[in-house]
Amino acid sequence: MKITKARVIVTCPGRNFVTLKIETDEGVHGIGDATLNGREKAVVAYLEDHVIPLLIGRDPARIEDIWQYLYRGAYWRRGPVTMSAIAAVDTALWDIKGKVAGLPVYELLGGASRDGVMVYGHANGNDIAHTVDEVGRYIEMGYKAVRAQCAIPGVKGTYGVAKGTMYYEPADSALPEETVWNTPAYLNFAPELFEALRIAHGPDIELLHDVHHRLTPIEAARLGKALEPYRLFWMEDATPAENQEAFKLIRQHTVTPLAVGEIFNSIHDCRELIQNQLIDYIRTTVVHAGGITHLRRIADLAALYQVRTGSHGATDLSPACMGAALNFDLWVPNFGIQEYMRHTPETDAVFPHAYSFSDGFMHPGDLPGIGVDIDEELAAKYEYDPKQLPIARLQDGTLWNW
Ligand code: KDG
Ligand code: MG
Repeated sequence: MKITKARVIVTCPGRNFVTLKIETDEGVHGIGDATLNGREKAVVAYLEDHVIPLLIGRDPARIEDIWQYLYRGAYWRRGPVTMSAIAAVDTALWDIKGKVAGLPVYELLGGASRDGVMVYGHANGNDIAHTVDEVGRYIEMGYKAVRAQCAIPGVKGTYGVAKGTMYYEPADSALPEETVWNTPAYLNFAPELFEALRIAHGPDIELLHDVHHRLTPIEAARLGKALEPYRLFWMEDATPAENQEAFKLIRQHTVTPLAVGEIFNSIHDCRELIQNQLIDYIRTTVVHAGGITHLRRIADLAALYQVRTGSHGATDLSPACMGAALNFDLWVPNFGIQEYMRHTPETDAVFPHAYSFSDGFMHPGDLPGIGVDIDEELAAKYEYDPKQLPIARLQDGTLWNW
């Protein structure tokens, strides 16, 4: 079998998605997500100008060799653009391999390690009472785990608070929206929120929270300690993690479990965090960390240190990523949880998929491959709409981490 053609499809059914479709001389095709929120066109150009010409004529069965060829062969390694492009190729090749074998990808990886994949949803509100209600709504939908984010009184544009209720989308203007960040207000407020959530919803529901890189290590340590009575499933991205050692300080002070890694692209970005047991959950995902092939390497390293997976699954990761991630999650022995932010009905229609949600758990379905396809005719109706993620400034104007 040979790769005869590969194309990048850009569509915007409510938000932008970049998809790579690889076709073969035997009529089998595969797809992979290549979406990098706010920087979509960089990956499109990388794929079209530098990767697709290298794929034509290759045997799609040789996934590992093609991965190594694109990673080592480029000379320039790692980074979100390169690794998202490699991920798209990798995912499409696993999709093809599954279709050729007549098996879902989880069967190729070694078979199911569990019956379903526990997912967490996103509840958010304009104040504590609203957030308490929203978490309740997710519990009613069947979720066993819910991420809770709440507007901080007096702070404009708090991270994670949706403009609508179901489909939170932060990249919503052509130029970055400017938000304000106030660490002291947040540190005082966050424990109050989780106290109210535990009082209202009891001890059993798993609660998660995303700090979204806003704190310094010592502030993160303080927050982790203050949240201990409310037993979070995890505190995510408490401080930026370019300096992996920074997490030592947080770890010394709190037993609140820590999750990091949605912006990481390679095993090297998280090696120290994992080997020094500075985190509990690694959030790297298929699309931004080199595909199933590389994610498996990260998960295997993590398994040695009892670090579990908790892959990123916001709406900017397309259903093609979700399908691949769910196949991965069903297999991976050291699975922790999977983020699941629902896509809009328009997006679901563009990407017909076999995966399903029931009572807090998801299953990838049993279609051969990743179990997701793209309806190209429908995709063509939604033109690319340039959008960027917001930025954050402190109250004195200092640029901060969004
Ligand atoms: O594109 C950025 C989003 O995916 C990110 O802000 C969402 O932090 C996020 C999360 O945990 O889902
Ligand atoms: Mg996050």
